[in-house]
Amino acid sequence: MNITRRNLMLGAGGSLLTAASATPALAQDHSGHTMPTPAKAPTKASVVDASLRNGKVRTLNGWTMPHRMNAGVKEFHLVAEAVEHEFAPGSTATCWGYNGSTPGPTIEAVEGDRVRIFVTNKLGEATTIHWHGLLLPSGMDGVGGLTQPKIQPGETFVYEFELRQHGTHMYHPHADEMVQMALGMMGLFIIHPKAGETLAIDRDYAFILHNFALHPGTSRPDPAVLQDFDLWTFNSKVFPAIETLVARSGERVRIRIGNLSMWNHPIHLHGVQFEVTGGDGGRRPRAQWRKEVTEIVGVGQMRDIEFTAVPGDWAFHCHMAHHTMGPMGHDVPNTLGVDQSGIEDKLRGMLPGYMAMGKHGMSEHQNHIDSGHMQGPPNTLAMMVGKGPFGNIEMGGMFTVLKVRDEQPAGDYSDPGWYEHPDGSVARRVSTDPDFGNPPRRKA
Ligand SMILES: [Cu+2]
Repeated sequence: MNITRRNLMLGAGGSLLTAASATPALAQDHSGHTMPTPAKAPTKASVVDASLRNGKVRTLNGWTMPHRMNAGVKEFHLVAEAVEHEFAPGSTATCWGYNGSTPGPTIEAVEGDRVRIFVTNKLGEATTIHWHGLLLPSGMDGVGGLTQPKIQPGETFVYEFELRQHGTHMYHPHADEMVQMALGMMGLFIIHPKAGETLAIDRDYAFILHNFALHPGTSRPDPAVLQDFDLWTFNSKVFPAIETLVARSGERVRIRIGNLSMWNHPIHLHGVQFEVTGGDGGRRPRAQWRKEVTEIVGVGQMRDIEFTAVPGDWAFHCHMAHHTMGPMGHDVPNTLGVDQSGIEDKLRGMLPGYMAMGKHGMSEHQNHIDSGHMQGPPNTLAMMVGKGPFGNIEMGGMFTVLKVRDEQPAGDYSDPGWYEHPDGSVARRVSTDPDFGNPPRRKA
């Protein structure tokens, strides 16, 4: 490979990163390739518009990292740093992420590309990046202490390798992982097949499942929690702040799902039998596609699902019921069936504003929150929120809606509003008498 000064100039697509003016030094990589190692990594941060999406893939609530071409190599620059993040209106926290967001920007490239990724550490402790699922030289694998020295605060490292596969993959730190991942450090790494898709995709969505222990009233995720998380997120957002997925009837839709949380998540889509078409090994041969309505995405796994869109408003969520809800005390006593009359007045003497709830279920929580007479701690989301066309949706975590419309223009991701059901196609009330009808019932 011939390296000249001229072909190290910025390619046409290079706009985000500010080029270092220094003459690049030449170095040998592990495979014996001569590669340019800029004496200085691009350092000036460019601020991009928050609405930037810029990829083939639609990262829910996220964005794709612009790259620059440098002598045929795709260059990216990740910055590990603290970010002020909003999980949903009413809940913000100081998280850690990359380039101003959690998750960090999605890296998109094509099978066969050579990529060079600069990583600058603006945290107060050392970090690394592991390219999860990628086939690469051992020294590029990003495991702190094992395959490389850690990237100390203020330092920039460079990773460089060739993409020898396609599929949905991820990146995350492999240094003080328990803390760095618990605070939101992660991102998607999507490699498109060189030969194109065997079946064309009209809409290509992607997100990472995660969890945060943002205890009520606090503003920094607690890294010590292993299971009882407060916020269960798609791309670090909770319902109703998770973007709606939109499609036109008949379009082929893919949803790429990665899991960097501490639980497995049975991801469930209403309205269709989707096909599981890919995993960590990329898109599978068609004979291996299988129809499901729920697919478990295990910790550390990737799954791609595809389907042909049918009109309607379809719930899309994790099937672990607690994961679709917002923050809750996991140690609350069970008040189901408990007659609390008389108790409320007594407790109010000690705890002004105390409200007895839960005898008939938890549904009343949302009414109390919505009517404004029950206030939680500051910076804390309600457990169940969201208004649908027929009432409260009572969700708050890993839940969003797939909206499919006959008239949605191709490439238009704007929310079309609620579905207008054809006449006579909505479940309806036929009686208000609890003793209505004569249904067969089993006797004890
Ligand atoms: Cu779940």
